[in-house]
Amino acid sequence: MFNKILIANRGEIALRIIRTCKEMGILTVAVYSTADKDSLHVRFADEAVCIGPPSSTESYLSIPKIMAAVEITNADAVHPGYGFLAENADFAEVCAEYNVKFIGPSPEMIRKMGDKITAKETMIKANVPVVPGSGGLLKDANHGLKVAEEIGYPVMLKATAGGGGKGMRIVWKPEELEDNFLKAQAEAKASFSNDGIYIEKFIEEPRHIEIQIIGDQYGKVIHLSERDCSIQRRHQKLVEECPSPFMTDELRKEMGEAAKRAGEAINYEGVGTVEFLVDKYRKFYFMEMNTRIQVEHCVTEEVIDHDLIKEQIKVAAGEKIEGEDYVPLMHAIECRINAEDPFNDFRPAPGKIHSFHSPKGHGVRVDTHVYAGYAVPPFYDSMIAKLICRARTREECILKMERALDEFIIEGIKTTVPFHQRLMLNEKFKSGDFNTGFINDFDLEE
Ligand code: MV4
Repeated sequence: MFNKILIANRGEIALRIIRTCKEMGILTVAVYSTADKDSLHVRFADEAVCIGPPSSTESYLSIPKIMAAVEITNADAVHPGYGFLAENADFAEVCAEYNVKFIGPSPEMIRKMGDKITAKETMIKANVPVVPGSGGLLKDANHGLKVAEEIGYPVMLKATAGGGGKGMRIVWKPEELEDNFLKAQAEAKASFSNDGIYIEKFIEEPRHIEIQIIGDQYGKVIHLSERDCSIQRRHQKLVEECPSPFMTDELRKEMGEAAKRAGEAINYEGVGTVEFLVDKYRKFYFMEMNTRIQVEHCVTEEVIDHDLIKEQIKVAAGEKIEGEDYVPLMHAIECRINAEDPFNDFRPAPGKIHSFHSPKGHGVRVDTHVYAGYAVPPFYDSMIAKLICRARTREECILKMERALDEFIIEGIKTTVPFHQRLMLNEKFKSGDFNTGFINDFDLEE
């Protein structure tokens, strides 16, 4: 087992990782920018190293700064958390060169899943269903027209270096294809320095359902059931839950097996998530694979009653997976509490928190790095807390969430708490009748 882990991250996830390390008897090193000197991850780690100014590129995204902190503290592993360097293959490679364990998959695997066409080809080989499409880069707009003719409109143009919704365009008819192709290409080039575009059938009103997997260094992969992440706004998830209200035992089995084939095909090591689009007929298609621990991992922890960060560290240290596939025994819902104004287009609302009281009680979990007197810096992601509720049924879980949200007092800044309060009362949400388009039609003032 590792002696000392450096956590190359900030906020709630840095704190979350420190907690597990402490329970495992592993020493921790926090790194922080000057904007985060008062953050709890700095306070609770065994050691803390300042790695630069507020700007992420000069701190949490700086590989040289992180590696310098690794060297002076003599850490033998690095946990990247999510975001920042978590899916940066170059960083994983530098860690290997320094003989420091990157807690995550190999640089090759990160690269394979980072390039969306390569990922899709890998899935086809592993017999995982993918969305019908060109199956490779489009040579030009004419090539796109030909493929679109075959698969039928509407189609979607996507950047191979994209992901998470960046660089995507829907095309409804042939006349619109060339213009959209050129725009997608230009956007992809500007955003990713890679103008590769591919095309696929546009799946209308899909659900976003993902399967959590974990693989060990000996080729064993198990799945830990699904999370429904259909409640999103501009590709930012707002609510996640398990089980999905749309799930059936049969579909879970099929999607779980597909996710395991995906992991096995690449000898996946660590925790990972296979994201699927699920259409109204319950047909599912591979979308992307995330090679990191995700924000919403807590939902799975609550329903299967295991610490995923602990499992992640154990497999990174070379331990074998003991369990088998898990099916949910409870229902869990997570609400992301962001420092944003939901009545003003979710505009970021950083600033000082004057008073803070977090909900408590049976089945209520709050993961947060903030406290009364803490100032939310304007430089990073606006998520300040995750509220996770667990109960025996979805109905009870929603009622518990309503109760917990009512107890949440955050004064001094605007937050997404009022949004979630309204969502928990919404009939469509309560009946489980929603897809990724839900938020577009959701009116807070109603
Ligand atoms: C799609 C799609 C429909 N058809 N692909 C959005 C994020 C990126 N990972 C892929 N995304 C989508 N890809 C095809 N062929 C619809 C989306 C999509 C979406 C997916 C999941 C959750 C929310 C979404 C919101 C808009 C579009």
